[in-house]
Amino acid sequence: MTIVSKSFRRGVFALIVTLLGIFGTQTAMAQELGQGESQESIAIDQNQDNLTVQPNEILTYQYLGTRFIPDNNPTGVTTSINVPNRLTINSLSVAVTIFHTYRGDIQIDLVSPNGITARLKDTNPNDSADNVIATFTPTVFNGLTIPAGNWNLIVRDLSPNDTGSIRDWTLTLNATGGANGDFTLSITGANPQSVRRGYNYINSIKVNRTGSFIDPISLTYTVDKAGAISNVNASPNPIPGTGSKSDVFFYIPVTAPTGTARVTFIGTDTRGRQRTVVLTLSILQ
Ligand SMILES: [Ca+2]
Repeated sequence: MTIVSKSFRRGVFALIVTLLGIFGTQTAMAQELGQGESQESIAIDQNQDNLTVQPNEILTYQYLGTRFIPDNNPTGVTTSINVPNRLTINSLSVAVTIFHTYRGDIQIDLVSPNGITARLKDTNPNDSADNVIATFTPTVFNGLTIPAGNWNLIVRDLSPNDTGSIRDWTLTLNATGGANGDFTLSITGANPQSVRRGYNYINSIKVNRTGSFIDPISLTYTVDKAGAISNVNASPNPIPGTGSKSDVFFYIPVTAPTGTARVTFIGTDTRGRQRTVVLTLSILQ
């Protein structure tokens, strides 16, 4: 499956309909809803812009716990925050709370899981004020894809006498997630599924995630036989990063051609990667 441009899809794949998640609680699978049941109540959204990149996520992690900073010691103290996903960083910030009686002694580095270091603060013998309570916004990570793992904050006190401790720090990432995982789609209801004209049906699309993949997945579909299926809705859509499936509702028009029709469901993640699964319908009179 290749990614086609929006205009190409609009012009050629007229049967692609954005699936809207307007049904909240339906869980039955491959179930007949009854003849003539409120097909006009099922909204269809012809907006086909679902394949655009989702907004970036803001992810916040915090280290809590008092750790003494060894005085006049270049090793310093290292505290860690584990980020369980490989992420592409758009920007990040680090807020620190360090209690100290002469903050000019303090040097702070942030080290990413793949060893990239940003110096957040350097020593300053002329800065005799107390404490480092500040937010830093290093730019060295911006645009980089960083593997899952520990982000380390190294705090050093590089002059004698005055001492202090780190109390907490917060790492806030503006990032696009899930780059180290992948996904496939499967049908969890009947497949092939026998259907009759003039009825509403349900099936479900399951997302099978690998690695630490957490992207939301938007669903669309195509069908290989014109007029075979209509009023398609998926709930939820997009499938959120924490979700595993979407219930798909559809109607078989009274004018649908009998015989076999193949409905290809297309899942697209926030980076445009697409995976498909085919539901085969056997349309009866
Ligand atoms: Ca000191």
